[in-house]
Amino acid sequence: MNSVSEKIKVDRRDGKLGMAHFYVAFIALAVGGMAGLLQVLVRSGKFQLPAGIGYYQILTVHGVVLGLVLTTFFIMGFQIVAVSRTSGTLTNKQRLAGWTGFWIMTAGTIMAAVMILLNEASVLYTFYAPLQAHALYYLGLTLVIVGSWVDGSVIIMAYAAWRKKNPGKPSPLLTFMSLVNTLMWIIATIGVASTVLFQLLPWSLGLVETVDVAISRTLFWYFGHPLVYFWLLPAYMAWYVIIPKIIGGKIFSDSLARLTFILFLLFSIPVGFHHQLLEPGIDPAWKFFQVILTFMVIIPSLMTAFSLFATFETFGRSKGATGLFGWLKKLPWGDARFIVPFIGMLSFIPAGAGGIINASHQMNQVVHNTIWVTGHFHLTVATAVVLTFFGISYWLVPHLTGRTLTRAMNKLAIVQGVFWAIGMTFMSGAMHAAGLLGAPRRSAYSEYGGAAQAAEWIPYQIAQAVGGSILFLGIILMLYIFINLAFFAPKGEEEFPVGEAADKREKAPMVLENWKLWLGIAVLLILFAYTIPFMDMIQNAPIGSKGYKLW
Ligand code: HEM
Ligand SMILES: [Cu+2]
Repeated sequence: MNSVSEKIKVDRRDGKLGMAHFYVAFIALAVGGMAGLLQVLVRSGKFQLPAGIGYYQILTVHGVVLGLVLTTFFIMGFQIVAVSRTSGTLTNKQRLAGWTGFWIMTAGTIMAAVMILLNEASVLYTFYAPLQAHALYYLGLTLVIVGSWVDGSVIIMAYAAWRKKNPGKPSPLLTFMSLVNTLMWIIATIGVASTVLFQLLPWSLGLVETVDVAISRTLFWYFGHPLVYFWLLPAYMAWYVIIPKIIGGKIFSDSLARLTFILFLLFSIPVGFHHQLLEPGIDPAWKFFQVILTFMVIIPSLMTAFSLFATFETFGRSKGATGLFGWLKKLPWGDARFIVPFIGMLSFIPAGAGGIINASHQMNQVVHNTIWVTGHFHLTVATAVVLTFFGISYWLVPHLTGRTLTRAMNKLAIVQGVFWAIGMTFMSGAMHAAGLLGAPRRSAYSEYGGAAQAAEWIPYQIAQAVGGSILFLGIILMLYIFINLAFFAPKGEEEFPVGEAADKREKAPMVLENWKLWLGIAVLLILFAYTIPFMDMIQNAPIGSKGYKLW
């Protein structure tokens, strides 16, 4: 890449496809943010939901629209435009596939949303059996998944076309990364699609009486863990490739970035049991094995931290910084495109440490199903990932709409990031603390019959409400900036920053693009981690459970 690349614009037609995804994502943010606010208010004990609205209905809205809809739509839109930017404008066929995928996902989202609003599906975003939702809720979620496969096919097709045109060359880094995330997503979603199609749908339609709960949950978590890496990898794309360009530095190493992504592909999937450590019916030996694989993910995570800070330090020193930390001062602290994702990166430090606690079999018993867990993933997905997505939006939305991020909006965007940091420190901190004292997650306010232990949680629940309200203000700011960048900001050119490797001669080893090899290893690991426990579950299957509607 050279200075010409700075002028490369995403084709308007591809830009429209990307923006369509972003509109849905930001509508989801508005709806989900509102639900989040209501939750913290209810849990403070000072507020009750009006008009007979149930807590679980609100919580289902929040989990589904933020955890599933916002993330999937933003990621699909971002990856498609990133591929268009780095591998060239999509063909008409690819773009048509993109629109088809988008509309299938949107139809599914509307279907699921209507069912939640009608209070026919208050089963939370994990839809754990034996809770039973209306069949249309499951069908809607199926459509979201199928649509995402069609969307993913755009990336696979564009990658294949690029490789064909450029034999023997490593693919552009952002395209490579989008492809890895798409492949991981497709392998992972087979699990959740299987339980929904073959277990939950027939059961909710009354075609079968009972459901095998252990198998359903295992298929869910086969998907549920890679889901969190599907959220995270696009943030890593921005950290590895885009942030270096924004600060005016270089990518520390192109090959290392690719290797990191391959390691995530291998170690993200065969680890679902770390969410089922307290589940009966799974032999502890297999839980132990999957926990070991889980800990393997620490390696690419630390590789990422190393690369990023190497980029920052190298850049600072190239600007004449001296001393151990002098380079910190050289970073562009006034640029929202940098500082907002940077806050996200910082939050990933305590988030990662918390994750290691969650995945440890013994410590998991202390925090399992407490609100500690909620505190954990509001640092990972709701801060590290979401703030990076916001940071991307600040330049990507105007890039796609032919507008610019004004200085006033840049300032507001920084305020937004600061609100998020403060709000989340209170909310997530309180959640972690209350969780350690035993406060359950997924529960409205209760004094538990005046129990002394429950009284200990109340101060934290108040702090949680304060933090959550500040976060809500952050969401309002973000929505205001998004609407400005999409419709009102002055016309102009906003750069789509794509970094280049520090060493121009570096050519990534082609073995990293050998998909037969990597997918082969991924499948072997999955088979190894899951075959025997699955056989155990099927051979020792209980009679199964009828459906429950507890709301
Ligand atoms: C205004 C900002 C937010 C507030 C106040 C908030 C608040 C909350 C609270 C209090 C809970 C737990 C409720 C309970 O277990 O009883 C929760 C759960 C959750 N939140 Fe948030 N949150 C916010 C933003 C986000 C964002 C941006 C995301 C993701 C991108 C997110 C994803 C989730 C998920 C997936 C759950 C789990 C739902 C479940 O247990 O079924 N939240 N949130
Ligand atoms: Cu996990």
